Amino acid sequence: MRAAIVGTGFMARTHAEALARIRVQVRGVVGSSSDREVDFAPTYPGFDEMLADDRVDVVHICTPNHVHFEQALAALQAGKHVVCEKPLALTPAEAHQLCAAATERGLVNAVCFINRFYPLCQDAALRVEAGSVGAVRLVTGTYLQDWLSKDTDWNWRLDPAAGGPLRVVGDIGSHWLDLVSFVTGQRIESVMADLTTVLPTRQRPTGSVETFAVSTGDTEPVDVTTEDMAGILLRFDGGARGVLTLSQVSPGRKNHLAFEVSGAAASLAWDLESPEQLWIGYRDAPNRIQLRSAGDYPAGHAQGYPDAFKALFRAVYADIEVGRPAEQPDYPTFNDGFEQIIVGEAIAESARLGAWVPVQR
Ligand code: SOE
Repeated sequence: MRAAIVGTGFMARTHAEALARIRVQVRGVVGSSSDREVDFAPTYPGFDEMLADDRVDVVHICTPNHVHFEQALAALQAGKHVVCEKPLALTPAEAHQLCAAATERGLVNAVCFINRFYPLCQDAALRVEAGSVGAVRLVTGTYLQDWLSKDTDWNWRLDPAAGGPLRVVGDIGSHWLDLVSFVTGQRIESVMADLTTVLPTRQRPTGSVETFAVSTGDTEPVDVTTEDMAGILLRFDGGARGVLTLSQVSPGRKNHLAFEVSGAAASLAWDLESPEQLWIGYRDAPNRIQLRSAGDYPAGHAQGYPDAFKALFRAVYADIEVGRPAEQPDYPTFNDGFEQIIVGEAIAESARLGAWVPVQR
Protein backbone atom coordinates (compact mmCIF):
# COMPACT_ATOMS: atom_id res chain seq x y z
CA MET A 1 0.00 0.00 0.00
CA ARG A 2 1.26 3.45 -0.86
CA ALA A 3 0.29 6.74 0.73
CA ALA A 4 0.54 10.44 0.02
CA ILE A 5 0.35 13.21 2.60
CA VAL A 6 -1.25 16.64 2.18
CA GLY A 7 0.43 19.13 4.51
CA THR A 8 4.01 19.58 5.65
CA GLY A 9 3.75 20.68 9.30
CA PHE A 10 3.85 18.96 12.71
CA MET A 11 1.06 16.49 11.90
CA ALA A 12 2.40 15.58 8.43
CA ARG A 13 5.76 14.70 9.92
CA THR A 14 4.05 12.61 12.63
CA HIS A 15 2.07 10.68 9.99
CA ALA A 16 5.17 10.13 7.81
CA GLU A 17 7.15 8.70 10.73
CA ALA A 18 4.35 6.35 11.81
CA LEU A 19 3.84 5.15 8.22
CA ALA A 20 7.54 4.38 7.89
CA ARG A 21 7.30 2.30 11.07
CA ILE A 22 4.55 0.11 9.58
CA ARG A 23 6.41 -0.03 6.25
CA VAL A 24 3.93 1.95 4.20
CA GLN A 25 5.69 3.87 1.48
CA VAL A 26 4.94 7.61 1.30
CA ARG A 27 5.02 8.43 -2.44
CA GLY A 28 5.01 12.14 -1.84
CA VAL A 29 3.67 15.17 -0.01
CA VAL A 30 1.84 18.30 -1.06
CA GLY A 31 2.42 21.55 0.79
CA SER A 32 1.20 25.09 0.40
CA SER A 33 4.25 26.94 1.67
CA SER A 34 7.09 26.87 -0.80
CA ASP A 35 9.52 28.12 1.86
CA ARG A 36 9.14 25.11 4.18
CA GLU A 37 11.77 22.46 3.74
CA VAL A 38 10.30 18.97 3.37
CA ASP A 39 12.82 16.29 4.16
CA PHE A 40 10.57 13.26 4.76
CA ALA A 41 9.25 12.54 1.24
CA PRO A 42 9.42 13.88 -2.34
CA THR A 43 7.00 16.71 -3.11
CA TYR A 44 4.24 16.83 -5.73
CA PRO A 45 3.80 20.08 -7.66
CA GLY A 46 0.17 20.25 -6.42
CA PHE A 47 -2.82 18.43 -4.92
CA ASP A 48 -4.27 17.50 -8.34
CA GLU A 49 -1.01 15.88 -9.44
CA MET A 50 -1.03 13.84 -6.24
CA LEU A 51 -4.65 12.71 -6.82
CA ALA A 52 -3.78 11.77 -10.42
CA ASP A 53 -0.96 9.46 -9.25
CA ASP A 54 -2.36 5.92 -9.67
CA ARG A 55 0.34 4.53 -7.42
CA VAL A 56 -1.25 6.30 -4.42
CA ASP A 57 -3.85 4.18 -2.59
CA VAL A 58 -4.35 6.33 0.52
CA VAL A 59 -4.38 10.08 1.15
CA HIS A 60 -3.48 11.43 4.60
CA ILE A 61 -4.91 14.92 5.23
CA CYS A 62 -2.73 16.95 7.61
CA THR A 63 -3.66 20.48 6.55
CA PRO A 64 -5.40 23.33 8.43
CA ASN A 65 -9.01 22.54 9.28
CA HIS A 66 -10.79 24.69 6.66
CA VAL A 67 -9.52 22.58 3.75
CA HIS A 68 -10.19 19.11 5.21
CA PHE A 69 -13.64 18.87 3.63
CA GLU A 70 -12.70 19.76 0.05
CA GLN A 71 -9.51 17.69 0.16
CA ALA A 72 -11.17 14.61 1.69
CA LEU A 73 -14.03 14.79 -0.81
CA ALA A 74 -11.69 15.14 -3.79
CA ALA A 75 -9.58 12.22 -2.56
CA LEU A 76 -12.64 9.97 -2.16
CA GLN A 77 -13.89 11.02 -5.60
CA ALA A 78 -10.50 10.01 -6.99
CA GLY A 79 -11.01 6.55 -5.43
CA LYS A 80 -8.46 6.95 -2.62
CA HIS A 81 -8.87 5.73 0.95
CA VAL A 82 -8.65 8.69 3.34
CA VAL A 83 -7.06 9.22 6.75
CA CYS A 84 -8.00 12.71 7.96
CA GLU A 85 -6.76 14.77 10.88
CA LYS A 86 -9.50 16.11 13.11
CA PRO A 87 -11.82 17.93 12.66
CA LEU A 88 -13.22 16.00 9.71
CA ALA A 89 -14.90 19.20 8.44
CA LEU A 90 -16.23 22.48 9.79
CA THR A 91 -19.99 21.85 9.61
CA PRO A 92 -22.29 18.86 10.21
CA ALA A 93 -23.49 19.07 6.58
CA GLU A 94 -19.94 18.77 5.23
CA ALA A 95 -19.06 15.95 7.60
CA HIS A 96 -22.25 14.12 6.66
CA GLN A 97 -21.42 14.46 2.97
CA LEU A 98 -18.00 12.93 3.58
CA CYS A 99 -19.48 9.98 5.50
CA ALA A 100 -21.91 9.40 2.62
CA ALA A 101 -19.20 9.69 -0.06
CA ALA A 102 -16.95 7.17 1.72
CA THR A 103 -19.80 4.70 2.28
CA GLU A 104 -21.04 5.00 -1.31
CA ARG A 105 -17.60 4.15 -2.67
CA GLY A 106 -16.76 1.52 -0.03
CA LEU A 107 -13.53 3.33 0.81
CA VAL A 108 -11.68 3.09 4.11
CA ASN A 109 -12.04 6.30 6.13
CA ALA A 110 -10.46 7.28 9.42
CA VAL A 111 -10.18 10.35 11.64
CA CYS A 112 -7.14 10.63 13.91
CA PHE A 113 -8.66 10.51 17.37
CA ILE A 114 -5.36 9.11 18.39
CA ASN A 115 -5.76 8.81 22.14
CA ARG A 116 -7.90 5.68 21.79
CA PHE A 117 -4.71 3.92 20.68
CA TYR A 118 -2.76 4.28 23.92
CA PRO A 119 -2.76 0.70 25.22
CA LEU A 120 -4.12 1.68 28.65
CA CYS A 121 -7.08 3.53 27.07
CA GLN A 122 -7.92 0.32 25.23
CA ASP A 123 -7.51 -1.48 28.56
CA ALA A 124 -9.87 1.00 30.27
CA ALA A 125 -12.51 0.53 27.55
CA LEU A 126 -12.29 -3.26 27.90
CA ARG A 127 -12.73 -2.99 31.68
CA VAL A 128 -15.88 -0.89 31.28
CA GLU A 129 -17.24 -3.23 28.58
CA ALA A 130 -16.52 -6.31 30.72
CA GLY A 131 -18.50 -4.76 33.59
CA SER A 132 -15.66 -4.66 36.11
CA VAL A 133 -16.19 -0.92 36.67
CA GLY A 134 -19.95 -1.27 37.06
CA ALA A 135 -22.42 1.24 35.67
CA VAL A 136 -20.58 4.44 34.81
CA ARG A 137 -21.99 7.31 36.85
CA LEU A 138 -19.57 10.19 36.39
CA VAL A 139 -16.84 11.19 33.92
CA THR A 140 -14.62 14.12 34.85
CA GLY A 141 -11.46 15.56 33.38
CA THR A 142 -9.46 18.21 31.66
CA TYR A 143 -7.47 18.96 28.55
CA LEU A 144 -5.11 21.81 29.38
CA GLN A 145 -2.28 23.29 27.32
CA ASP A 146 -0.14 26.43 27.68
CA TRP A 147 1.23 27.04 24.21
CA LEU A 148 -1.30 29.85 23.52
CA SER A 149 -1.16 31.50 26.96
CA LYS A 150 0.69 34.70 25.92
CA ASP A 151 -0.80 37.36 23.69
CA THR A 152 2.31 36.98 21.50
CA ASP A 153 1.53 33.27 20.88
CA TRP A 154 0.08 32.69 17.42
CA ASN A 155 -0.94 29.80 15.20
CA TRP A 156 -3.42 29.36 12.33
CA ARG A 157 -5.80 27.64 14.80
CA LEU A 158 -6.56 31.11 16.28
CA ASP A 159 -8.02 32.29 12.99
CA PRO A 160 -11.63 31.05 12.64
CA ALA A 161 -11.33 31.15 8.84
CA ALA A 162 -8.63 28.44 9.02
CA GLY A 163 -9.36 26.66 12.31
CA GLY A 164 -13.15 26.98 12.50
CA PRO A 165 -15.34 28.92 14.92
CA LEU A 166 -14.47 26.72 17.95
CA ARG A 167 -10.87 26.45 19.09
CA VAL A 168 -10.25 24.70 22.42
CA VAL A 169 -13.45 22.70 21.96
CA GLY A 170 -12.60 21.61 18.39
CA ASP A 171 -8.84 21.32 18.72
CA ILE A 172 -8.45 19.53 22.06
CA GLY A 173 -11.96 19.11 23.51
CA SER A 174 -12.90 16.82 20.62
CA HIS A 175 -10.03 14.47 21.60
CA TRP A 176 -11.24 14.24 25.20
CA LEU A 177 -14.89 13.81 24.23
CA ASP A 178 -14.08 11.11 21.68
CA LEU A 179 -11.85 9.31 24.16
CA VAL A 180 -14.36 9.21 27.02
CA SER A 181 -17.13 8.07 24.65
CA PHE A 182 -14.79 5.29 23.48
CA VAL A 183 -13.88 4.28 27.05
CA THR A 184 -17.43 4.40 28.48
CA GLY A 185 -19.31 3.23 25.38
CA GLN A 186 -21.70 6.16 25.95
CA ARG A 187 -22.42 9.00 23.53
CA ILE A 188 -23.01 12.59 24.59
CA GLU A 189 -26.69 13.39 24.66
CA SER A 190 -26.72 17.04 25.82
CA VAL A 191 -24.35 19.77 26.96
CA MET A 192 -24.21 22.99 28.97
CA ALA A 193 -21.18 25.08 28.07
CA ASP A 194 -19.38 28.26 29.10
CA LEU A 195 -16.75 29.46 26.59
CA THR A 196 -14.31 32.30 27.38
CA THR A 197 -11.75 34.27 25.40
CA VAL A 198 -9.26 35.68 27.90
CA LEU A 199 -6.97 37.22 25.28
CA PRO A 200 -9.30 39.13 22.93
CA THR A 201 -6.36 40.79 21.19
CA ARG A 202 -3.21 38.97 20.09
CA GLN A 203 -0.05 39.93 18.25
CA ARG A 204 -0.10 38.08 14.92
CA PRO A 205 3.29 37.54 13.26
CA THR A 206 3.46 38.70 9.69
CA GLY A 207 4.95 35.27 8.72
CA SER A 208 3.57 31.78 9.54
CA VAL A 209 4.33 29.92 12.81
CA GLU A 210 4.67 26.14 13.26
CA THR A 211 2.34 24.51 15.84
CA PHE A 212 3.83 24.72 19.38
CA ALA A 213 6.63 27.02 18.12
CA VAL A 214 7.29 30.49 19.55
CA SER A 215 7.01 33.25 16.99
CA THR A 216 9.72 35.84 16.37
CA GLY A 217 9.79 38.86 14.07
CA ASP A 218 7.23 41.52 13.20
CA THR A 219 3.65 41.32 14.49
CA GLU A 220 0.33 43.12 14.10
CA PRO A 221 -2.57 43.26 16.64
CA VAL A 222 -5.67 41.19 15.74
CA ASP A 223 -9.00 40.52 17.46
CA VAL A 224 -9.54 36.94 18.58
CA THR A 225 -13.06 35.53 18.66
CA THR A 226 -12.34 31.85 19.37
CA GLU A 227 -12.39 30.58 22.97
CA ASP A 228 -9.23 30.15 25.10
CA MET A 229 -11.05 28.17 27.82
CA ALA A 230 -14.24 26.15 28.24
CA GLY A 231 -16.22 24.61 31.08
CA ILE A 232 -18.70 21.98 29.92
CA LEU A 233 -21.31 19.89 31.75
CA LEU A 234 -22.28 16.68 29.96
CA ARG A 235 -25.13 14.20 29.98
CA PHE A 236 -24.37 10.82 28.40
CA ASP A 237 -26.91 8.53 26.75
CA GLY A 238 -26.14 5.70 29.17
CA GLY A 239 -27.06 7.87 32.15
CA ALA A 240 -23.59 9.08 33.14
CA ARG A 241 -22.93 12.74 33.92
CA GLY A 242 -19.72 14.57 33.05
CA VAL A 243 -17.70 17.71 33.77
CA LEU A 244 -14.91 18.85 31.44
CA THR A 245 -12.46 21.76 31.69
CA LEU A 246 -10.50 22.88 28.60
CA SER A 247 -7.81 25.53 28.22
CA GLN A 248 -4.92 26.52 25.96
CA VAL A 249 -3.82 29.22 28.42
CA SER A 250 -2.79 27.18 31.52
CA PRO A 251 0.93 27.79 32.25
CA GLY A 252 2.89 24.59 32.78
CA ARG A 253 0.29 22.30 31.25
CA LYS A 254 1.71 21.14 27.92
CA ASN A 255 -0.71 18.48 26.72
CA HIS A 256 -2.60 17.53 29.86
CA LEU A 257 -5.51 15.34 28.79
CA ALA A 258 -6.82 13.51 31.86
CA PHE A 259 -10.05 11.65 32.55
CA GLU A 260 -11.57 9.87 35.51
CA VAL A 261 -14.50 7.48 35.24
CA SER A 262 -16.46 6.72 38.43
CA GLY A 263 -18.41 3.49 38.12
CA ALA A 264 -20.62 1.73 40.65
CA ALA A 265 -17.87 -0.81 41.41
CA ALA A 266 -14.59 0.96 40.61
CA SER A 267 -13.00 4.10 39.19
CA LEU A 268 -10.44 4.50 36.40
CA ALA A 269 -8.12 7.45 35.82
CA TRP A 270 -5.61 8.09 33.05
CA ASP A 271 -3.41 11.02 32.06
CA LEU A 272 -1.90 11.45 28.59
CA GLU A 273 1.30 12.88 30.09
CA SER A 274 1.85 9.66 32.13
CA PRO A 275 0.37 7.23 29.61
CA GLU A 276 1.98 4.08 30.98
CA GLN A 277 -0.21 4.05 34.11
CA LEU A 278 -3.92 3.48 34.68
CA TRP A 279 -5.18 4.25 38.21
CA ILE A 280 -7.88 1.89 39.42
CA GLY A 281 -9.79 2.93 42.54
CA TYR A 282 -11.97 0.76 44.83
CA ARG A 283 -14.22 1.49 47.81
CA ASP A 284 -13.40 -1.69 49.75
CA ALA A 285 -10.01 -2.78 48.46
CA PRO A 286 -6.63 -1.07 48.03
CA ASN A 287 -6.39 1.17 44.99
CA ARG A 288 -3.82 0.15 42.43
CA ILE A 289 -1.80 1.39 39.49
CA GLN A 290 -1.99 -0.82 36.42
CA LEU A 291 1.17 -0.55 34.32
CA ARG A 292 1.05 -1.05 30.56
CA SER A 293 1.80 -4.61 29.55
CA ALA A 294 0.37 -4.78 25.98
CA GLY A 295 1.84 -2.93 23.01
CA ASP A 296 4.86 -3.06 20.73
CA TYR A 297 7.52 -2.78 23.41
CA PRO A 298 7.88 -4.79 26.62
CA ALA A 299 6.50 -3.23 29.83
CA GLY A 300 8.87 -0.64 31.26
CA HIS A 301 10.00 0.49 27.81
CA ALA A 302 7.87 3.61 27.66
CA GLN A 303 5.52 4.04 24.70
CA GLY A 304 3.81 7.30 23.78
CA TYR A 305 2.48 9.59 21.09
CA PRO A 306 4.32 8.18 18.03
CA ASP A 307 3.39 4.64 19.09
CA ALA A 308 -0.29 5.58 19.26
CA PHE A 309 -0.14 6.75 15.63
CA LYS A 310 1.64 3.55 14.65
CA ALA A 311 -1.11 1.47 16.33
CA LEU A 312 -3.91 3.52 14.72
CA PHE A 313 -2.39 3.26 11.25
CA ARG A 314 -1.80 -0.46 11.66
CA ALA A 315 -5.53 -0.93 12.35
CA VAL A 316 -6.55 1.33 9.42
CA TYR A 317 -4.13 -0.28 6.96
CA ALA A 318 -5.42 -3.76 7.86
CA ASP A 319 -8.71 -2.66 6.27
CA ILE A 320 -6.94 -0.89 3.40
CA GLU A 321 -5.13 -4.15 2.56
CA VAL A 322 -8.57 -5.78 2.24
CA GLY A 323 -9.77 -2.82 0.17
CA ARG A 324 -12.82 -1.79 2.20
CA PRO A 325 -13.83 -0.95 5.78
CA ALA A 326 -14.66 -3.80 8.15
CA GLU A 327 -18.28 -3.98 9.27
CA GLN A 328 -17.27 -2.66 12.70
CA PRO A 329 -13.94 -0.86 12.22
CA ASP A 330 -11.73 -0.92 15.33
CA TYR A 331 -10.51 2.63 14.70
CA PRO A 332 -12.28 6.02 14.59
CA THR A 333 -14.04 6.54 11.26
CA PHE A 334 -15.66 9.52 9.52
CA ASN A 335 -18.79 8.70 11.56
CA ASP A 336 -16.79 9.44 14.72
CA GLY A 337 -15.53 12.65 13.08
CA PHE A 338 -19.15 13.61 12.35
CA GLU A 339 -20.11 12.81 15.95
CA GLN A 340 -17.61 15.32 17.37
CA ILE A 341 -18.78 18.00 14.95
CA ILE A 342 -22.39 17.70 16.08
CA VAL A 343 -21.29 17.67 19.73
CA GLY A 344 -19.28 20.85 19.00
CA GLU A 345 -22.35 22.46 17.41
CA ALA A 346 -24.36 21.75 20.57
CA ILE A 347 -21.57 23.18 22.74
CA ALA A 348 -21.43 26.41 20.70
CA GLU A 349 -25.21 26.75 20.79
CA SER A 350 -25.31 26.11 24.55
CA ALA A 351 -22.69 28.80 25.17
CA ARG A 352 -24.71 31.25 23.02
CA LEU A 353 -28.00 30.47 24.80
CA GLY A 354 -26.66 29.85 28.32
CA ALA A 355 -28.79 26.70 28.44
CA TRP A 356 -28.65 22.91 28.09
CA VAL A 357 -28.67 21.92 24.41
CA PRO A 358 -29.27 18.39 23.04
CA VAL A 359 -26.88 16.94 20.44
CA GLN A 360 -28.84 16.85 17.15
CA ARG A 361 -28.54 13.40 15.58
C1 SOE B 1 -2.57 21.59 19.33
O1 SOE B 1 -3.46 22.04 20.30
C2 SOE B 1 -2.57 20.08 19.21
O2 SOE B 1 -1.50 19.74 18.37
C3 SOE B 1 -3.83 19.52 18.61
O3 SOE B 1 -4.14 20.07 17.36
C4 SOE B 1 -3.67 18.01 18.51
O4 SOE B 1 -4.81 17.43 17.96
C5 SOE B 1 -3.34 17.44 19.90
O5 SOE B 1 -2.97 16.12 19.76
C6 SOE B 1 -2.20 18.15 20.55
O6 SOE B 1 -2.37 19.53 20.50
